[in-house]
Amino acid sequence: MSLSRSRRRFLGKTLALSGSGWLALSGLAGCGGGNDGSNAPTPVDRTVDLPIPPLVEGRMRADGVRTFTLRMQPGETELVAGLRTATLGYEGAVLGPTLRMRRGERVRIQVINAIGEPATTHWHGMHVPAAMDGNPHQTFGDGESWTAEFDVLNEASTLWYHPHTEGKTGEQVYRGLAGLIRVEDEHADALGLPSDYGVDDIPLVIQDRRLRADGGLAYLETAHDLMGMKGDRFLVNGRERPRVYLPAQRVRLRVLNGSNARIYYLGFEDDRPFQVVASDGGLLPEPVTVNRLRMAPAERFEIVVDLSRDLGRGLWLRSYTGEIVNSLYMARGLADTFDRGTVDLLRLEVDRNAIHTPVVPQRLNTIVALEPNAPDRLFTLEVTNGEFTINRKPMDMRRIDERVRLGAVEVWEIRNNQGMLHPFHLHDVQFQVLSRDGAAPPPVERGWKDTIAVLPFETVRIVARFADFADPDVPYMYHCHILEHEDRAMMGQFVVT
Ligand SMILES: [Cu+2]
Repeated sequence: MSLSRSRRRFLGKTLALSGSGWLALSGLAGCGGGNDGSNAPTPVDRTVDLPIPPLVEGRMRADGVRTFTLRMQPGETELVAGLRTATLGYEGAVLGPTLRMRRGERVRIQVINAIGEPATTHWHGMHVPAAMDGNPHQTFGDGESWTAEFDVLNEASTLWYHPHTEGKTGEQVYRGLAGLIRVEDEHADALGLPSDYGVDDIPLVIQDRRLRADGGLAYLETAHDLMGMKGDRFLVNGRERPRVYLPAQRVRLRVLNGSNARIYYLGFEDDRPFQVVASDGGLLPEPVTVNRLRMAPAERFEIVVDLSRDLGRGLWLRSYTGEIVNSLYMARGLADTFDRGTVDLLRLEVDRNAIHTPVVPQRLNTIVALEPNAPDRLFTLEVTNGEFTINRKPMDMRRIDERVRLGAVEVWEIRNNQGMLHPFHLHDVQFQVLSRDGAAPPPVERGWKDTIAVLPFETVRIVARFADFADPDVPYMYHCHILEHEDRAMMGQFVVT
C-alpha cells in the first residue's frame, strides 16, 4: 500500500473522532482537549528496582565479524506496579539488550520479525550505507528476517535502535521496541570516566505511556494524541519510577529520551550541578556543568553526577519541564499537566562505598569545525492542508527530495513555522550545530548530534559532511522525531551520489 493511501485512511478515521485537535496544528487556535489520562489507574506510591538491559557483545565469528541476533517479539511486562501490559521487545518482553561494539570492527545484526506485522529496525545515529540503515525501504514481514552488516565508523557514543516502519513507527516504539547501542573506542577508554556497565555507568531510557485500567497500552485514543502521543505514567528502562542502587562516587548516566513526543528537563531534586560529557554522537569537547538539561525525543546525553557525599541517602532524578514549558509550546492546549509541572523519574539510592575512582578530564574530545563546500539547503517544518510537512510536502516513499554529492559539507537551515517544538533527525551522519536564531548554540550542543530540538518559530543551522556512502537508489531520511509527526508525513528523503 502506498504511503499516501494508508495515511489518508488513517487520518479519515481519526478525524472522525474529533476535529478539534487539528486546529491547534496551525499554532494559532486553542484546543480544549488535554491528554491528562483521566481514566488511567491511580499511581501506586512505591518504587521498584531499575531494570538494566543486558549488555551483549554478540559472537565474534571466524571471519572477524561481530554478530548479533535481535528477535522482535511479543511479551508481557509489569510496566507499572500491579498491572500486566502486552508489550513488544527485542530478545525479551520489552525494550532490548544494549549492543556493545567497538569503533573499527565489522558487525552483522540479524533482525527477526515475530511481531505479526511488517517492521524495520533503524540504527539511530549510526553512520552506515543507506541499504543498511533500517529505514522504511528495508521493511520485512512477520516470520522474515533482515540482516544489516557494516563497519563501525562512529566514535564512542550512545546510539539506539528502533523500528522505522512506514506509518507505524510511533505505535511499534510505543509498544516497547527500542534498545541502546554502546559504541566504545580507545580514546574514550583512556579518559577514566565511569564505565562499569550497570554499576557506575547506567543506561536510562526515559519514556511515558498511558495505560488502560486493564493494563493495556492506550495509543492514539483521541485526535489530540496525533499532535504527539504523551502518557501520564513515566518509565525508566520499562518500569515506573524505579530505584537504582549506586556507589558513593561519580556515576555516569547514559540518558535516552525514548518517548514518542514528551520533552524532559532533567535535574536532581536538590538542584545539584552535574556534568554533561556527551551528546548524541560522542563526547563533548569539554564537560559542561549544569543543573538542568532539556531532552527532546531521540536525543541522548551522557551525564556524570557526583554522589561521593551521599552515602546512605537517596535523591530523585526529575523532569522540571514546567520551568520551560512556555518555550516548548506556544500553541495553546498542547502542554498537558505534566509538561506544566514536575515529574519524578528515577530514585537514586547511594548504598555502597566507592567502587571506582573515576574522573572527568577537562578535555574530552577534539571536534574540528566543518567548513561548508556546497550551497545551503532550507527545510521548513509546518502544517500544510492539515498534514505535518517539510517544505510543504508530505513524505512520499517514491520521491527523492534532495540529492547530496558524496563528500559535500552542507549547511542545512531548519525553520520551524509552528508553535510547537519539532526534534529534527538526520540519518547517515552526525552534524554540528552552528546557530539558533543566529546565536551560538549552548555548550551542551557543541558536540556531535543527530537530532536537534527546533523550538517554536525558531531557525536552527546545522552543518554535516556526507562522506563514505553513496547510493543513487536507496535514500536516507530526515524527519521530525515526534513519532506521530513522522508517521503523519513530516519526513523527507535524500540520496548521496
Ligand atoms: Cu514534529
